[in-house]
Amino acid sequence: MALNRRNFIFLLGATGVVFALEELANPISAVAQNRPTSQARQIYPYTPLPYAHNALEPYIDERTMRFHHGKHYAGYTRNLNAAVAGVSELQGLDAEELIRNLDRVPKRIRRTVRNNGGGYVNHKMFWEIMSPDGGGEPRGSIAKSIRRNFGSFDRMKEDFNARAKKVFGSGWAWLVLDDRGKLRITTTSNQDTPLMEGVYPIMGIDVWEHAYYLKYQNNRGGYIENWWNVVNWDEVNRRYRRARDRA
Ligand code: MN3
Repeated sequence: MALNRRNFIFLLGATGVVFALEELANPISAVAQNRPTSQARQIYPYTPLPYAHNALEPYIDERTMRFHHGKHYAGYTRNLNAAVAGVSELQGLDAEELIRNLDRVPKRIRRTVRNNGGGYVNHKMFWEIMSPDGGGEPRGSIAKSIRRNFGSFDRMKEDFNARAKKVFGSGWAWLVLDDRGKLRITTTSNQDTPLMEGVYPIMGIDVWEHAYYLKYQNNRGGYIENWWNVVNWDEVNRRYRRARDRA
């Protein structure tokens, strides 16, 4: 009997293995279909991209977005949900509260929650502060605040880009609002977030290689420069207002 693909899959019988095989054969289609994973319980939901995977072309390519959203973000979401499932002392905390209160997280899952909860909130923000209609000069109250704190948008951008380029290894660069109402530029390693330091991330760029390597290879600077073309200033303004209201 010829062992064609159909027989082979029938013989295997396990959907998990079939998924793995199909993925090997065609990684993009498997990601594109965004199959539900075996998430225990979706306390922290996996949110769809607010635009098409190719909507940020040419600055961020479709293939990167499919892997980044469909694999990396999905992984953080799955691991976070699995870690907190059934941990009663964490019930009712939203993801930001969870990550701001790591001392309340049981020690045995604290590292997992830090990495994957950080990854979860960071990426959720990242998708939202980008848009195919983004770019250009900032508007609204964030524009005024940037001028007040940095002198000009160009000065802020220069600073931000320099810090983002210098992140060693994997991490993020941020524009945050500190507890005295000042805008500052900071960086974090891995999936740590400024929320852990009690300051609010207004906007941030993912400089993990998975965010740019397929298109830009080692040219992180090129990716950072181009990223400004997709910054969603409306959402950045919303986050800025939220941060001010919290203070
Ligand atoms: Mn990422």
